[in-house]
Amino acid sequence: MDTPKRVLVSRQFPEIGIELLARAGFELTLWQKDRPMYPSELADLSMNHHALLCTLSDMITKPFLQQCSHLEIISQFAVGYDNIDVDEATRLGIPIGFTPDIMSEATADIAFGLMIATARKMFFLHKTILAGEWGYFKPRGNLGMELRGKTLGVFGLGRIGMKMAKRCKDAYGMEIIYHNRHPNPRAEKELNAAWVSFDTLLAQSDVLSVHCVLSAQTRGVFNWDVFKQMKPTAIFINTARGPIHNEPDLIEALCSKKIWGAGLDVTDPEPMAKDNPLLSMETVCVLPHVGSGTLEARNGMSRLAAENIIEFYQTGTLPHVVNPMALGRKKNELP
Ligand code: 8YV
Repeated sequence: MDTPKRVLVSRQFPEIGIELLARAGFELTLWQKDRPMYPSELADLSMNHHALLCTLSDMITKPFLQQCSHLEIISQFAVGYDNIDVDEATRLGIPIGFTPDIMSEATADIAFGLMIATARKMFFLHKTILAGEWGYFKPRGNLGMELRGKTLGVFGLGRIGMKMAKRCKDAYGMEIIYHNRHPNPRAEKELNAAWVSFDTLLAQSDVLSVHCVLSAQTRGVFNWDVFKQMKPTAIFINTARGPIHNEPDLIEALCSKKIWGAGLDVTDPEPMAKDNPLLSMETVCVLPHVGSGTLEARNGMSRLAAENIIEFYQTGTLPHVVNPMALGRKKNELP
């Protein structure tokens, strides 16, 4: 690079990506605080940078993009990008990079773990020990359910849904059904998965696991009308995005025993309030959005996010791009 490009790095991402960028000659501004930047801080700092490396907690809205239309690339440290107004970025010619697949194993582990933890009331039982309530052995007390031979329903069978389905099939011989906009031939061949209508998914799933993106079509899909069509013994798992379920409706569905339990890695809002009724239910397990939280996944995400920026400046394209239509479009210069 003749004059080094300036990259604003919005959080303390794993070193590996930062080192790659530094070695490739970029000039980096690293946000050092634990908290995300406020929108005004993000906009002010972005004004004199060519590229932004950011994540879900940074709101890349239409006003932000219009104010920072000089940005040459935005590289997102996440597979999801519902914090970004992609249409506006494309209109302004700003390519968006993302980090797909590298965290699929880690996130499927969390979905699978939450399924077992919920089926056996693990988080609740742990709390009874902390509360000094271990007490006597109760032959009829705290009974969970077994998963062998049950049916897993996947809503959004893509990269992560496939890995969750494979775990369930290998471990418990579970039948796999799924509902997608388009059929997934690989899942049908490798996992004997069957595409079903949404109503059938609700009626037949013993465990229903959500793995779709958050979009206008999926926001609030799992609401009261949907929960009441599920089996009263069903477990609902969401490791995708909190707003895909309606949280008051989920609470109501659990309280009125329309469904049996829920395992959530994502909530709405995040963070969840500590007095949320879900946290004191026996058959609910909640984690603080840690799907990608392994050393391997986060290092991989950091590397991919950095490579998206490096390759963009070297070749004009990105290995993982959300909006290829934005590539090569004329756009505004750094002010
Ligand atoms: C989060 C994720 O970024 O990649 C995604 O879309 O949701 C996760 O990787 C991470 O868990 C921090 O919230």
